[in-house]
Amino acid sequence: MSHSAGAGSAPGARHGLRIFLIWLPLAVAADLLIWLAWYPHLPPGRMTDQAQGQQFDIAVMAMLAAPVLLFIWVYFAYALIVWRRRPGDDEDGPPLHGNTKVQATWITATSVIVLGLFVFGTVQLILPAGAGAGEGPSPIWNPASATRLQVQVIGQQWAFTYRFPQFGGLETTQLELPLGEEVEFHVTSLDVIHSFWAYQLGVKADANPGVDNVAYAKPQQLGRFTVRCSELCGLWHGAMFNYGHVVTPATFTAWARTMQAREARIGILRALPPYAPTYNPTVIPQLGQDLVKVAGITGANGYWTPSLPQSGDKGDVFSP
Ligand SMILES: [Cu+2]
Repeated sequence: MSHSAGAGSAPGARHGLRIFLIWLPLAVAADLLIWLAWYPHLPPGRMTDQAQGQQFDIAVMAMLAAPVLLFIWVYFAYALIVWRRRPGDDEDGPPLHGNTKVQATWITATSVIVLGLFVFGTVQLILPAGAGAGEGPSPIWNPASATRLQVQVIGQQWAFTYRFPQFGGLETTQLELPLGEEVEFHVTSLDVIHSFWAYQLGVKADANPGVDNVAYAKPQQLGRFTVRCSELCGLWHGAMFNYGHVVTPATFTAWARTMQAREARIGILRALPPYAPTYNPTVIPQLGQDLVKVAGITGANGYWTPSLPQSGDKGDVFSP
């Protein structure tokens, strides 16, 4: 600081040192608090590798931002207290002509922070293959692979349905995922643009008609997660949510096999169009015909009807 106005205060270097010494313990304390107390509770939790990665990223950014904010607060407080006008002091402060040391420090520090964040952000996007976001139809970081569990997410006004091509293309309104298995989501839409936001999974991917949008996540905790539409898509957008579960691999396989057998038995699998990366509801010949007679059939046929109570086991098609 070139100005040393005020009651015989310390020379410039001393002010800088004092501000630094006040700031340093505060910054360390804030970062320790963030790392130890806040980080474990930050959204979106640790249900998948992607969610955990996002939680880590948020913690790192908070730990970078807190010292910057604290420096500004400390500087302001210091300036208000030390450099305030004393009673009876009507003198003008000395003119300022810049300060090479302050300017060089400022440019260096901000450059390091910004460029560091650029590198960090790029690495954190590439390593987890898109960090839970949709990578489009041909992801470059982690090419789509038939060996992973394939889950197709179909958005339409106003519900999500899910198809499992490795289980005969079965379609459900509920999303069950196995613990510890890499899941490859294929997100698409039948009408307007939606967005598949599985909050605790750390996955948010646009659901666009005619587009197969690939996203990844590997569940690492059992439990329930919420799925919401995150793209304003019409009147009932706000009601477009449901719940999914991460279950053990054995439970998942049993569930998927049971659903597949049931849908085969009551004719849903036959009635559905063949599994495809995208669907054009206007050219599916069965559209609006026999499909809607099957209770609760949804998604890829192009129409959604609520799961109506029916005789036999039709009514419980979508219960676990
Ligand atoms: Cu929507």
